[in-house]
Amino acid sequence: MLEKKSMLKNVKILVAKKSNLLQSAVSILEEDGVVIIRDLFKKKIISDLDEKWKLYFRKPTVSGTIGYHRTSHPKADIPAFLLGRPSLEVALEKKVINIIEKIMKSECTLSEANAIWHRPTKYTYFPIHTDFKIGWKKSSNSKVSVSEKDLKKPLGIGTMLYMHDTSSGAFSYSLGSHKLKCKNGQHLENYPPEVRQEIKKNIRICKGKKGDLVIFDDRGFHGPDQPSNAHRSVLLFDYYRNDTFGSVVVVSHLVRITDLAHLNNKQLKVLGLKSKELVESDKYVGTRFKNNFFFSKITWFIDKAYFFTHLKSIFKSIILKKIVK
Ligand SMILES: O=C(O)CCC(=O)C(=O)O
Ligand SMILES: [Fe+2]
Repeated sequence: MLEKKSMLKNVKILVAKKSNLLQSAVSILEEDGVVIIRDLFKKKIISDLDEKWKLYFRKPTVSGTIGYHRTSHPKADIPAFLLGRPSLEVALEKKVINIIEKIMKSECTLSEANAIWHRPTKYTYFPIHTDFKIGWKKSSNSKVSVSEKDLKKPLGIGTMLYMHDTSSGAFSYSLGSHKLKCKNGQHLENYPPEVRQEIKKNIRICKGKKGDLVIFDDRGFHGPDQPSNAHRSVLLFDYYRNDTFGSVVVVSHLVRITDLAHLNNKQLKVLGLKSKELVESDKYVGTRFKNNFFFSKITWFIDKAYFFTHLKSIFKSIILKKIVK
């Protein structure tokens, strides 16, 4: 059961230069399921990310242009590492990997990495949930179906980097709810009313500053604070526990080869260098637009976009032939 004392608590914030950061973060994660780390990344990392962000989140990508993927009305994303080296520095920060592996008591693999933009909405489109349940499988490719015993360990840890001061729409977490170990599944409505009430009571909005990193246990109830009145830009990473899943990635990360030069062997391993892929790239959420009503129309136009230039070339060649004759 959830502990009553967590009712009055707030989300804990740790300053990165704290002497015993590793142990403090692990203890808080064990107790609350969530912690915010402040001042972990140099200002330059965040400002470089900002610059790339502006480039990628101006327009949707069309026929190879730089841009985002529209996946729903309120949401757009890109594979995080298209933002270049600073995004890898955030995902593979050694202190973060140490915290994750210490709490997991296992090596981990970065299973998902996305940069996501959320539009404010007056409705909830992503309700709070847990990421796992008994019998959970990411895809038919996964060898592992999560068991009650697997759920006793933190089998998935998420991290979220705030790209700006974030309040309305921020990541939210029900403190201590990871201790329920997803007993009744991923959805709140499947829990008995008194447990449901307790989970709701313990929800805290993780308000944070630009550059803050939220670390959370995927077994606890979490989701974006919605409805919200502010847009939100975040990098979202998920790490899986190797001793539970083996070394697996949801989809293989799209990286720019020149950005890998500074990574050590451990970081390359966490990035999934020798991992198995669970979902085919074409079935991943970022490719969802192919199912949209406008997809075939838009692709038709793109395909014909150079048609008039082509016609001009034909006419030119006919005229040229006539002149030469
Ligand atoms: O966007 C958020 O705040 C939560 C993300 C999340 O829950 C997930 O991707 O599983
Ligand atoms: Fe989630």
